Amino acid sequence: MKRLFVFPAIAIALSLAACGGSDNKATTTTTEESTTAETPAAETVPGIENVELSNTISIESNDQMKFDKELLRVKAGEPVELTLKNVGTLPKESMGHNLIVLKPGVDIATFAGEATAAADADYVPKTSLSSIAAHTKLLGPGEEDKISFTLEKGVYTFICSFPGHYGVMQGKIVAE
Ligand SMILES: [Cu+2]
Repeated sequence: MKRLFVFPAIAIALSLAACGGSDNKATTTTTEESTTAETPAAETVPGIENVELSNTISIESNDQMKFDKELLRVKAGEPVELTLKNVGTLPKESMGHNLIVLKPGVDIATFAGEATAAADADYVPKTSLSSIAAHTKLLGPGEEDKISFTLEKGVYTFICSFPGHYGVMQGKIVAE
C-alpha cells in the first residue's frame, strides 16, 4: 500500500519542479504526513529495465550539450566507478561540463540556480554540498575525470551544473 501514497507525492514534486520559478512554499502539501517516510525504491523510472546493471560507468559529454547516457543502473552499497569524458572541442569557459549526482529529493532547479552563482568553485556550490552525492571536476575539451562513490538504494538525478545546461544535461541513476 505504501506505493500508492508515495507516487502522488513524487508527481506533485515533479509538477512543482516543472513550473519552476515560483517560490510558493504554501502549495498543496495536502495529503498525509506519512508521505515523508523513506521508501526510495517506490519511484519508477521508465525504461530502466532495458539498462544493464553495472557499477563501471563511462559517460561522454559533448559540444551539443548532451550526455551520451541518461539512464544508469547500479548495485547499491558497492562502489561505482564513473568516468566522464568531455569529447567536445569548445573552450571550457563556454562549454565546460561536469556531472553532479544529486541526493534524492533535491530540487534540481534550486540547486542549479545556486550552482550558476558558484563560478569560482567550478559550479559546485559550497552552500549546497549536502545536496550532492558525488561529482566530477568541470571538464574542458578532451578532458576526463574518474570518480568513485557508493549509493544507497534509491533514484538519483545527475546533472551538468554549467550554467544553462541542466535542462538538457540530466539523467537518472537507479541504485538497486
Ligand atoms: Cu554541461
